[in-house]
Amino acid sequence: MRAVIFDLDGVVVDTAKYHYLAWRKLAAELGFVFDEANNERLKGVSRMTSLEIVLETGKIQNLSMEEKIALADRKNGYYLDMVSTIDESEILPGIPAFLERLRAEGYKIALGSASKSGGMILKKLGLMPFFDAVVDGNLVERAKPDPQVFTKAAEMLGVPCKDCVVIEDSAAGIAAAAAGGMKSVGIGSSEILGNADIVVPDTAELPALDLPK
Ligand code: B16
Ligand code: MG
Repeated sequence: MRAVIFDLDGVVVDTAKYHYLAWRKLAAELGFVFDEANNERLKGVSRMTSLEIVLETGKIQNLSMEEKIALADRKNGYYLDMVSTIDESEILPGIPAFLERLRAEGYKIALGSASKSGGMILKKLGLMPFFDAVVDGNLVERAKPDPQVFTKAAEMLGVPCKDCVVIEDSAAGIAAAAAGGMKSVGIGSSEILGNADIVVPDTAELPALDLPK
């Protein structure tokens, strides 16, 4: 392996909880409860796809595209308010040590996040100097499970896809890595991430992990 591509939300930082709280607030305003069980389906998928899932759970139908865009913008406003004060104290366990190790071992490092706020959050966390390429939701047209976010990162790094390993917390992201011909490490439960080459329960295991070959 010559490159490691990191998902952001749920891998580098727990912004998944802020996405959830923002969707929950929007759902409450629309008159229904968006619960944590359904939240798993939002991980790694784009803002508009997330909205479709949230509206489906609330049985809200027949909205125009204009209305949907307004709702997605409203949720994003809540999310941006919540992450406006985010800092390095919210980086997930083991991530700084893992980044140091990868750098010392000569790996190229990239971000491959579906979030349009991915680059901005990486800056706020002070991690930008570790990353040789940053691909977020502003640079891709097709969302995970399409592999575009990862293949674009590999291209920017100049590393063949087969030599890249993706670190991901979502089923959509693990599927995207496989579709791009890359290896993957799943962070979370093997019931959800069973298609990854390796699954570990949390990021604290990454610094000592043997990466898939
Ligand atoms: P935004 P990741 C994803 O980020 C999140 O997991 C997902 O829940 C969110 O809907 C998506 O980013 C889009 O985010 O609304 O900020 O553009 O896990 O791919 O880093
Ligand atoms: Mg994620």
